[in-house]
Amino acid sequence: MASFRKLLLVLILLVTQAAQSRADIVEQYLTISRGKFSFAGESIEALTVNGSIPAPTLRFEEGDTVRIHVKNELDEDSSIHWHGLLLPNNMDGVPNMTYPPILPGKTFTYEFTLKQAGTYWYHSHTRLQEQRGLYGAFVIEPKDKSEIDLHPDQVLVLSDWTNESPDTVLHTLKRGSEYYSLKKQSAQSILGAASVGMLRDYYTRELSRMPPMDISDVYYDAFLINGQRTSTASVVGDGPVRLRIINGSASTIFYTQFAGGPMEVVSADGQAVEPFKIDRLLIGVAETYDVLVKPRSGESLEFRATPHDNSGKASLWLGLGDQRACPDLPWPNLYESMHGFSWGSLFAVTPWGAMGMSDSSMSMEHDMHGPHHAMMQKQSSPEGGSTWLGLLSNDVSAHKSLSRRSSKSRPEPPYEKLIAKHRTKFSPEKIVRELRLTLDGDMERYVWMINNKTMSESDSILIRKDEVVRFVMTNRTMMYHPMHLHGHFFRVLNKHGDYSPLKHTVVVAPMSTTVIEFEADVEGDWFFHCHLLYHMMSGMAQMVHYDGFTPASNIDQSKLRHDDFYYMGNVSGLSNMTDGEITLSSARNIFALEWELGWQSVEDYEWEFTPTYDYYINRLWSVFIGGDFDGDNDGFDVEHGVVGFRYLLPLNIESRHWLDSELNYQINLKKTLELTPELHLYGDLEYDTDADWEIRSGFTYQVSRDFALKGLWHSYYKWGAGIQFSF
Ligand SMILES: [Cu+2]
Repeated sequence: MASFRKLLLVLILLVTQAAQSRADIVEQYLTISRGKFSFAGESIEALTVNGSIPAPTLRFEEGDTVRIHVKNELDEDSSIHWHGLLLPNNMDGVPNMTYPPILPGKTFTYEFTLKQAGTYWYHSHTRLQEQRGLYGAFVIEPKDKSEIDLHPDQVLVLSDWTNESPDTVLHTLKRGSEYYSLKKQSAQSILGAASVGMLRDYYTRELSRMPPMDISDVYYDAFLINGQRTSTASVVGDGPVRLRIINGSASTIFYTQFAGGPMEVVSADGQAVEPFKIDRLLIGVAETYDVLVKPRSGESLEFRATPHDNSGKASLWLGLGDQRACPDLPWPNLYESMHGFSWGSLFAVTPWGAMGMSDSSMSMEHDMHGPHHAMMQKQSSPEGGSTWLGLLSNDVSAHKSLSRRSSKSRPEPPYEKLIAKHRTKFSPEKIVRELRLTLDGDMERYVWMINNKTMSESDSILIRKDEVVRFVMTNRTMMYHPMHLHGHFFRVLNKHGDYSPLKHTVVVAPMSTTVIEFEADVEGDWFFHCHLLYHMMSGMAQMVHYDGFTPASNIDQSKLRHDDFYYMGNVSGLSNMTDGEITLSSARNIFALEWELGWQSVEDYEWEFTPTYDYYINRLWSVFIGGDFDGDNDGFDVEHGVVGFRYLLPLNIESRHWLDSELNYQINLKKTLELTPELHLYGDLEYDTDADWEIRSGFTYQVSRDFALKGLWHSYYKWGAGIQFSF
C-alpha cells in the first residue's frame, strides 16, 4: 500500500512537472505570404506576416521559452531574424549563415529562452524582403517590474514604403542616378549653392573631390507608423504613456517628436537607461527607444516621425480632442562642407586623403589588416593605453564640423546622454582584441565597404570566446551608417565610462569615429552590418566568426560571398548622332562598351566603339584594358588594343588615359556642371597623338527617372538634339 502511494505521488509529481514545463513554452505561429497594400495610392503586392504590415506584435515575458513556427508561403525562400535578442546562433535567422533559408512551403520552428526584457523587433533577413513589409515588434515584459513598467504602453513601428519594387530601387542606386535626390529636393547644384550663398563651399568640395553630402539614398512614397501614414490612438487614464519606438524602416533615419512637450527616454535598444528628457530624438535604422510622454485630456497630441532628409512624415495622434501638431523640421543645409580646403586634398591619391582624413589617424590600418593581426592587450589601465582614445576626439560629440552641423533643431543621436542603469564595464582581467574598421563607400557606383572590402571580398572577423572585442569604427563616408551586431549587446563608449550604454545598433556619423566593445560570450557566426538595407546588400557587411566554431553542415556559407553583377547604361538618340554605354558591373569588375555613331557634317557614317574591362581600385582610380575600333561605312579605320587608367582630378574632373597597341597616347577629360538639379552642362575633351581633337559639349535636362532631353555640339557632327534613355 505504501509503495502504491509512493508510486502515485511520483506519478502526480511527474504529471504536474510535465504540465509546468509545457506551460513555460509559449507558442506562436507566423505565416509569410503575399498581400495587396496601397499605402501610397497604387495597390502593390507586398509581403506580410499573418496578413498584416507591420507583422503582428509579439509579446512575451522575460524567462519564457518561446517556440515560434514560421511558415513560408511565398514562392521564394525567406527568413526571420530576431533583432537584438540574445539567443543561440542557430536561432538567429540569417539565411546561409546561421541556418539554411526557409524554402517555399516549408516551416522553420525557432525555440529559445528569453534572457532579457525590453523593446525589440523582427524582420526578414533575405535580400530586400524587409522593404516590402516583413518587419514587426517583439516586446518582452520584465519579470521584476519597475514603476516605468506599470505605465500603459503603445508600440510604434516606424517604416518606409516605396511603390517601386525594391530591386528597381537598388538598380537605380547602382546606376548612380540622381533621380531620388532630385525628387526629394536634396540634390546639390550650382544655382542652389549660390541661392544660399554657399558657392564657395560647393567649389571647395568639388576641388577636394569630395562627394556631395548624402543625407539619404532612396525616395519613399510614404512613411508609416504601424502601417499608417496618420492615425489616432486613444489613451487610457491620465498618467504617462510609454511609447516603444522601433525604427523598422529599410533605410530611413527618423527625427521623432511629441507635441505635448519633451519625451523622457527610459531605455535604448531595449536596455534601461537613466531617464532624460529630449525634444527631438534621432533614431537610426533598427534602433529602438522607449520614451514616456504625457497625454492631455481634451487634446489630441501629435507624435511625429520625420525622415532626416525631410522628405515626408508619419503621425500618430495621441488622445482625442483639439489637435496640437509638432513643429516642422528645418531643412538641412546641404552645402555646409565638412572640412575646409587643404592643398593636401588636391594631391591625395586615396579618397579618404582627398576627404582630408589624414593618414596618421589611419596609420593603424596596416597593423590591423586581417583578423590575425588584431591588437591584443590586457585591459590593465582603465581604458588608458588604448589606441582609440585619440580617435575618439573625432567622435560625434567632439567633432568640430559635426557639432557645427548639429544644432538643437537637428540634433545628432543622443549617445552622449545615454547612461546605463548598471555598470557595464568588463572585467579588467579579460583579454581585449581591438580591431580598426573603416566604413567606406562610393556613392556613384553604390558600393559600400568595411575596411575597403565588400562582403564578397573579405575574410570573416575572427574572434575568440571569452575575450573582450573592441571595434574602432571610422566612417570615411558622407553618410550615417547604423551598424548592427547580431547576438550581442555592445557598450557604446561615451563620456560616462563604466556606465557606457549597451546597444545592439549604433549610428556612426559621417567622418567620425565610434568605439564599441562586447564580450565574446556566445559562439557562432554572427552578422555585423550596416542596417541601411541597400548598403548591406551593396557590401557593407561582415561575418564575425568565433575561432573553432563550425556551422551546421547543411549551411552553405559560400552563398554569402556572392558578388552580384548589375547591368546598366544609357543611349542617346540625337538628330546628328547616337552614343551610349552599356556596363556590367560588380564590386570591383566593370565591363563596359561605349559607342558613338554620327552622320551629320561627315561623308556617310562614322563610328567608334570601345569595349573595356576596368578593375576598380577606389573612388579615384581604376585600371583597364580594352580595345578601340573606329571606321566608317567602308569598314574599319582603326583596330587597337588599349591599356590605361581612369583617375578623378580635382574639381571632380574625370580623366581617362590610354596607350594603344601602336603606342599612341590618348587623354580624355569629362566634366559635368550641375547647374540645377535637373539641368546639367557637360564637356568632353579628347586628344590622341594619332588623331584630331574631339570635343563635345552640351546639356541634359532630366525629365523622369529614365529620360532626359539632351542637346550637344560635337566637333565632327556639329549641333544636334534629342533624348537620352537610361536603364
Ligand atoms: Cu550604411
